[in-house]
Parts: sequence; structure tokens; C-alpha cells
Amino acid sequence: MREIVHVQVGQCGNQVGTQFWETICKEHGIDQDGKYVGDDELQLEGSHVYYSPAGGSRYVPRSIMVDLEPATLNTLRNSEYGKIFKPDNFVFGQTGAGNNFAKGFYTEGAELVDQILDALRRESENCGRVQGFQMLHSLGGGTGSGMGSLLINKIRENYDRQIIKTYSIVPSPKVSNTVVEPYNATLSINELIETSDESFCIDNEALYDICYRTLKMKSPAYKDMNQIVSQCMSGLTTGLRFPGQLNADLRKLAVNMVPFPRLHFFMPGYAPLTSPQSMEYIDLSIPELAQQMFESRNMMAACDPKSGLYMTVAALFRGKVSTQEIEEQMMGMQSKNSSYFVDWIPNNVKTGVSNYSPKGCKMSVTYICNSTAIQELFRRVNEQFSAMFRRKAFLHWYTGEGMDQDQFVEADNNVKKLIDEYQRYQEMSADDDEEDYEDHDQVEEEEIEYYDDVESDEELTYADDVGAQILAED
Ligand SMILES: Nc1nc2c(ncn2[C@@H]2O[C@H](COP(=O)(O)OP(=O)(O)OP(=O)(O)O)[C@@H](O)[C@H]2O)c(=O)[nH]1
Ligand SMILES: [Mg+2]
Repeated sequence: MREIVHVQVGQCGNQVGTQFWETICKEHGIDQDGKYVGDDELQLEGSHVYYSPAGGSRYVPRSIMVDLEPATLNTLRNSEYGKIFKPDNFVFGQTGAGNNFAKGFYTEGAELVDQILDALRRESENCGRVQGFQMLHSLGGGTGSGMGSLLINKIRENYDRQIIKTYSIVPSPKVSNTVVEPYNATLSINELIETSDESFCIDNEALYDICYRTLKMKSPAYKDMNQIVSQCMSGLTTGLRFPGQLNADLRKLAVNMVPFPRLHFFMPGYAPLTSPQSMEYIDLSIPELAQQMFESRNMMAACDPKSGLYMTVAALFRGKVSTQEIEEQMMGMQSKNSSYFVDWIPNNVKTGVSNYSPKGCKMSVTYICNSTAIQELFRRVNEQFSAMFRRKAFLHWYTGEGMDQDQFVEADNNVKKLIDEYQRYQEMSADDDEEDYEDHDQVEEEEIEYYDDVESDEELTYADDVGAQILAED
């Protein structure tokens, strides 16, 4: 198993990251000083994927912590596991990106990016052979979205053979009041479409609903939501960190999960989702887990999988469970739900088992879905984007940092095209012949109503017209 370099960017990236590292340290038996205190040799076998061995038998997370302001990183440094990180790997600015993608991508972020790349280079040079990079960031914040995107582009430029995977936290008005987040999210999704190989969409809207509805929390805080994300990320990385067959490296995951290069946005899911208080009252069983897997309330993206079709699914069960029973249950669930799977990818559900169970839970399942239902998430962000962009609201903050309005048009078109691609594969059937596909291509291209890539002036006229129309109606 080859090494992974992890980068966490911005407030969200670092807050979620803090909990992710705490969770996996506990699984690997690594204490707050980086010392091994475990009792099972399995814990260390794959630990080099995420940890570098250091002097005095210490294990150091191969993690780079980045923000454009110092506060969040100071909190991280002083947290329970703060001392475990390498001090040189904290890279920060002073000003923040003020919720502005443009500051993260073009101005403030651009000034800091070389320092981050140096840290990345140092880490990669210390590895035998890096398999890839993983980034944890929000799509709503200026640093997470803007500098996160810039960094991914730079990593791609410098390391063209390695896999880039992102855990991208999608903004929701249920959780944040910052109005420009749909702009930041759209601009960064535009970059992720082209540059990342695998993006796990972790949606604050879904996390909020899970806390509020399933876990019955009255006012969920980030800490509660991040607890769920870290459980899920621990599950998503189990195949990389512990011996096993399923998704044992980042490239295998991409090869099995991504049927078309642009469609690499995954909906992760996790079961059981139970409040710690009720955990001891439920009798966990494999049928129960397999049942929960197909429910929308267990998805980390606020999309109903039954509104679309699964193209590919990978499910990893953890715990001392019977492989045969899992195979049987999964076969049963698939045949019962066969109408929710595309019929043109045979055997599109992969299942694996890791005997090492998560802390505090007898068994669990984490699964990755590449489903056409994810278009719901992109549609939601796109509608919020369009409502503001139609009136050019808040645009001056971005053009003030040197961005051009055409970049918004381009990003919006790219997201619309992505939505359309998901829709198109949802409608496709194994019986369509090849000619149909070609026709389909053309029809789709004509049908979509993109913003034109027009000169700024013409674009303005369009917006004015809309404004005028609304005024007239009033
Ligand atoms: N789940 C989760 N979401 C968070 C957390 N902190 C912030 N967010 C979300 O992230 C978005 C805001 O981005 P931040 O990460 O705070 O911003 P940043 O990357 O630091 O960028 P700037 O502060 O604008 O420079 C909003 O959508 C928040 O709801 C967190 O700890 N957990
Ligand atoms: Mg911040």
C-alpha cells in the first residue's frame, strides 16, 4: 500500500480534519503524542498510508494544515491531538479570504500557494511512492473554495500521475447565512469537474438533517456534524488503512467507480446512524444495515437515491461479520431494488469486509454511490447561483479581485452541462443502440439553455432586461 498526502484547507477543512485525525488515531492505537499504544498488529500494518514514522517510534500524520488566517489553526494546535502534527506543516496567512473565492484563488491564496507546495513536496519526497493526494475543504468559504481549487490545479500540474481526491463540504442555507456561497461553490465545482479524480460530496444540508431528524438534536453544532463526517471518512478510508480487497488504493477506486471522467462526484452513505444514547438499545444486524443503505436519510448528500439511478456502488462492512451473509443480503437488496440501478453496467455493486470494527460500534457499513441522483445537489446550488447572478448581485466583490464576469458564465455553463450529463445517463438504457447515443448527443446539446459566452456588455443587457421585466410586473 502506497502513501497518501492529506491537505486540509480553511476553517471547515481544519475543523473536520481535526475530528478525522482523532478518529483514525484511535483506530490505529496512536495516542496524542504520536506513540503507539494499541494491542493489535493489524493497527500498524497499513498505518504508513496516512502516517510517517518519525524518531522515537512516533507516528506523524502526513497532513498539511492550511488557512488564510491563523485562528482556526491555533485552535487545532491546542486541541487534544494538536501536538501530533508536524509544526512545519502549519501554513497560514493573516487576512483570510473573506468568503471570496477570488481572494482564495487569485490574490491572497496565490501568495501562499508556493509555501504549501513546498510542504507537499517535502512530504512526498519522504515517501516511497505517493499514490495520491486528498484534500478536505468547504466549497462555501473563500479559502476552502478558492485556495482549495488553486491548490488542486497546482498539484495536478506538479504530479500528473497521482490521483487527486477531495472531500468537499457543500454549503447549505440551513447551516450558514453567507449569501455568496453558491458563487464560491459553483466556481470551485467548475474546477473540480476538470481537475479532481474523485470528489466525495459531503453536504451540510444532509448533515444538518441527520442531526436534527435522525439524531434528534435541537440545534446541531459543527462539532456534531463533524462527528458524523469523521465516522464516514474513517469508513471511506478503511480499505486504504487496513488490509482488505475492496478499494485498497485510490486508483482502483477510481477505475471501478467512475464510468466517465467528469462524473466523479460521489454520494457517501453511512449506517448505522443512531444517537449514542440509543446505540445500546438497537440490535444491529446485517439485514438492518443493508436495509438502511438504500435509504435517503443515510446519505451524506441531500439527494434521494430513488430519484435517480445508481451507476456504481461500493460498500464496505466493518466488524466481525460473516462475508457470506453480507453477500446474500446485498444480492437480495439489489434484486429487490434492481430498477434503481442502470442496466448498462453489469455487477455494479462491489462489497468488501474489514474485520476491524470502528470504535464504539459492533458493525457498520460505509458506502460510496456514483448515482445520477446527485444532480439534485448540483441543481440546488445552481438555482441559488442563478437567482443572484441574473441580477449580478455581489459580483463587484469578485471583479474587484480581478475576476471577469465571463468566468461566472463559464462555471455556470459547466455545472449545467454536468447536470445534463447525469440526466442523460439516467435516461439511457442498455437496449439503446449506438446510433441513438449519437442522436442523443446532438439533441441534448441543442436543448440545454446555456448562458451564451457573450461579451460582458451583451450579458449586462440581458440582466437589465430581466430586471426591467420584473419591475414592470410589479
Ligand atoms: N460541516 C462543517 N461545515 C463547516 C464547518 N465550518 C464551516 N463550515 C461551512 O463552510 C462554509 C464556510 O467556509 P469556511 O471553511 O468557514 O471558510 P474558509 O475556507 O475558512 O474561508 P474564508 O473564511 O472565507 O477565508 C459554510 O458553508 C459553513 O457552513 C465545520 O466545522 N463543519
Ligand atoms: Mg476562514
